[in-house]
Amino acid sequence: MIGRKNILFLFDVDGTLTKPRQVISNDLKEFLLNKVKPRVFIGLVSGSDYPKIVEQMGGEHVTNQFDYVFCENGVVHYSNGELKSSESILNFIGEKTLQSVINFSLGYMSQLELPAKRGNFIEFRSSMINMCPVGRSCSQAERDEFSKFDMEHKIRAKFVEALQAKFSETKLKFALGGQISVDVFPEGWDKTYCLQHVANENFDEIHFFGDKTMPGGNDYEIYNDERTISHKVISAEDTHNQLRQILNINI
Ligand code: M1P
Repeated sequence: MIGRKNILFLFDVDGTLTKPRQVISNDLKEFLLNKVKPRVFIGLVSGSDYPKIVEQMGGEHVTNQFDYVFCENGVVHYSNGELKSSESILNFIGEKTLQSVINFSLGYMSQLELPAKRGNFIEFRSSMINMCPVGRSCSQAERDEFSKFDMEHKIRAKFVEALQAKFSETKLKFALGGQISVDVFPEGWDKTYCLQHVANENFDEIHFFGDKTMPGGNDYEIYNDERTISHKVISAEDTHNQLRQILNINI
């Protein structure tokens, strides 16, 4: 791939390359690999963990297809098909704080009346805890229903406020995840975390594409970071169109 510009394009996944928790379209994937990758370096940065990224991007070869795959905001980091580094939230905050966050959240979520509640309300990942009032084992229809309800009743925003108030003394950050959840992680372990892994590559430009760019959204920090040139998108189709324009590709 000689002749690629010394530029990195970093993509959020949910809402940017795929619909939330859905698989990328063949069209967009082929475009990224056959049209974008020959021109610039490409990477993914998602709040999701490795299994979800693999599922949504069509298989484990994603770590070879993309130059960089930053799972859990880059706290779990793959490049050239290899796992390069990972950190643990448990080591960072310790068992005591971890349990008080989990206990408080279970208590808070137990008081909520929602259109539906299913299972897997708390998912423990290497670098973050994902809190999900409807439960991650909900169906797609229940996910959509919760998302609509949340837009109207601000369930997650209020949950984030309660967590912030309760744990203001800790070094934890609380952010709206994708569509149905809240991500909890140490301060600084937002998506800007991944930028340290490419600092030595001296890219001339790092472009970031994301949809949750508003305050409280999980793209906010990297979108506003001075190291990135940022592009707000509203869907995978929008990302595809913006890429065609930026790279001057007429198909
Ligand atoms: O967009 C990334 C988010 O994807 C999922 O969010 P949700 O299930 O709420 O749509 C989660 O994996 C979340 O942690 C992640 O930030």
